Amino acid sequence: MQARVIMLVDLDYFFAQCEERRNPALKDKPVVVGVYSGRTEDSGAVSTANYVARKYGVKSGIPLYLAKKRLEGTEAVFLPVDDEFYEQISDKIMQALRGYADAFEQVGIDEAYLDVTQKVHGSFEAAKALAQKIKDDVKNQLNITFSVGVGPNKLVAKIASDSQKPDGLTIVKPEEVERFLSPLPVNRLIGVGRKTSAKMGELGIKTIGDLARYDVQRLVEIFGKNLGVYFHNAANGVDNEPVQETGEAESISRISTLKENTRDLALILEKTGQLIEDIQKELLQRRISYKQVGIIAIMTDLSVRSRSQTLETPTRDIAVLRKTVRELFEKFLGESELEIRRVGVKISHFVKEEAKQKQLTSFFRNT
Ligand code: TTP
Ligand code: MG
Repeated sequence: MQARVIMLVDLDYFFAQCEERRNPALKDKPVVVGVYSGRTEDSGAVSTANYVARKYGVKSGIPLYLAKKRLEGTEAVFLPVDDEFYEQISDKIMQALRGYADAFEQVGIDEAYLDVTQKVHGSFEAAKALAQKIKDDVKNQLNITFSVGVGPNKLVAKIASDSQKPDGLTIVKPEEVERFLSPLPVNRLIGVGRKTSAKMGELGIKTIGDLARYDVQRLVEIFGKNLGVYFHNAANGVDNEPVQETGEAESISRISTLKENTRDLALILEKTGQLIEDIQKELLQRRISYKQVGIIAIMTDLSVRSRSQTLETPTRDIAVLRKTVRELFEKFLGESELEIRRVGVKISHFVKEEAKQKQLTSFFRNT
C-alpha cells in the first residue's frame, strides 16, 4: 500500500484573527476575545487571544480580569465572541480547503484534515509545495493565515501543525516520524491528559520516545487493552484512521423486507429493531454520533416514502434511535393507508466524537 500524505490545517488564533480581519486597526495591538458571563463587568473567560497578547501570558481559558491585569498599560482591545461571524469565515475557508483534497474532514470550527495522497502522488516534496500554495491562496483570497502539519497519518500531521505556530508549515516524512515524536512530552498525544501523564511520569515515562519503548503488555495491564494498545501505537506514530467527510453527505442505512405486508406497528418495530442493532454496531466502530434519524417505507405499490427527524443534540444512544424510529413510524402510519412491504432506518448528519468533545469543552469553557 502506498504511504498516505495527510495534512492538518489549524487556523491561527482564530477568533482573534477574525476580529483583526474585520478591523485591521487591531493588528499590532493585543486582542482578547472572551465570553462575558455578565455577573460583573470583567467576569468571564478568555476564548482566545492574538499572538501580541500571548506575549503577556494571555491565553485561552484564563479569567478575563487576569487578562486585563496582565495587559495593563497596553493598548489591548477586549471583544465579546461573535460566533456567527467566525462561522461564516470558517465555512468559506473550509469550502476552499475541501477543493485541494482527495478526502476532507473538518474537526471543530478551525481545524481540518486533508488527505492529499493522490493529489501529490505520494510525494512529501510535492505536499510541501501544495501546502504553501494553499496557504498563499487562502491568505490572498480570504485574508486568513493558518498553520499546517504534513505527515503520513492524522496523528503525526496534528502534532506537526502544533509544533510551529502561527503561519507555520511543518513536514514530517515517514522516515522522520520517530526522530520527530520521540523527544516530545507524552501529553502532546491526544488522550494523554493531566492525570494520565502524571501516572506515566510515575512509571518513568516522560517523553513519547519513553512511551514508545515501554513494554506494551505492561501498558495493557495498567491502562486496559484499548488504551494500552492505543498509547503504544500512537507513541510509535502508528495511526490508520481515515480522513473522512463527516458532513451531511454521509449516512448509514439498512433496509429489510417484512415477513408479510402489514400496517402493524409491533411487526414493523420488530424488524426495525434488528436494523437498529446493526446500525449501532457500525456507529460504534466508526466512533460517530448523528443528528438526524430517518425511516424509509416501501409500500405494497412499491412507492418509496421517507420521514426524518432532527435531534436537538448529536447522540449515539441506541435508546434515542429506537424511540425516534417508533415515533416516526407511529406518525407515518397515521398519515398513510397502504400496507408496508419493506422498512428501513437511516441515520445521518454525523459528528465525529473528537469534534463533539471539542464542542463540549468549549461549551464548558464558555459558561
Ligand atoms: P485553537 O485552535 O485551540 O486556538 P486558536 O486558533 O485561537 O490559536 P492557535 O493559533 O494556537 O491555533 O482554538 C480555535 C478557536 O476555538 C479559538 O480561536 C477560540 C475557540 N476556543 C475557545 O473558545 N476556548 C478555548 O479554551 C480554546 C482552546 C479555543
Ligand atoms: Mg487554531
